[in-house]
Amino acid sequence: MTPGKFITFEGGEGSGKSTQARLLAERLRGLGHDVVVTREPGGTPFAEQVRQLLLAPDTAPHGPVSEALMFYAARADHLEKVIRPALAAGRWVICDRFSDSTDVYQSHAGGLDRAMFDMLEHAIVAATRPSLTLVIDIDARLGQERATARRGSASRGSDSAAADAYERRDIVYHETLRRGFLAIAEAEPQRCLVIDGAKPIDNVAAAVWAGVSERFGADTGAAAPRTD
Ligand code: T5A
Repeated sequence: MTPGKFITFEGGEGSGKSTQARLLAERLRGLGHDVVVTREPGGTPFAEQVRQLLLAPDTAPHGPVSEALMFYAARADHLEKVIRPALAAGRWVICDRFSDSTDVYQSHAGGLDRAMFDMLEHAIVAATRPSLTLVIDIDARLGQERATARRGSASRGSDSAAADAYERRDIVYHETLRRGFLAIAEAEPQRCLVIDGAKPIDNVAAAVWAGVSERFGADTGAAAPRTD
């Protein structure tokens, strides 16, 4: 057990993970907590380089094993340099996507052999599993509409404003992803909480906070609700 708290956000494209990760961090910081917000693929200089290659629409075709190995190469660096040191220092770590994304994208939807996924997960992630995973669930079409609208209205920082290699796939694929995340949540209810991401941003944030408060109780530092 590490003293820190490890929370991940998962879900399909445009479900609102990044928005909610940022809002949760702001709320925790407002209560005086030391919070690291990070993302996958990414979070370290090397992992961000791997991200560029993985998401570039013109990256040469490659199979699910090659792809999974790249995600885990990035993840190994991220765990070593950011996540484990932060947790050891007692910080809260909020990560926008983590291993469940590999499980869903490369294994469930991508055809990666289950034993290969389990082997990589055991070797690279080992005991550094999230204490809480918030699965932001929305209809696949709504997610794509949001992702498209966001591309049209703003740049994505260092990412290309064009649809990335994953966003360009069709709606059937995105529905498969959605089912994959829901299946993980169903199989691991003690770790995962499904949040309705179709609601307005503030409502989603309230549901996220309710889940975090319930899971971590007094550790959040928020006043306990009155019962009288
Ligand atoms: N991947 C990743 C793998 O295949 N395997 C892996 O192991 C890992 C780690 C990463 C890609 O890599 C794949 C999955 C991905 O395809 P990414 O850009 O990090 O790419 O992930 P995306 O899911 O594509 O990120 P997005 O930014 O598109 O989606 P988010 O973070 O879910 O959504 P967010 O918060 O950016 O919001 C999108 C837009 O919707 C609005 C926001 O303002 C924004 O404009 N919005 C809402 N609008 C209305 N109501 C709400 N409740 C809203 N919430 C947000």
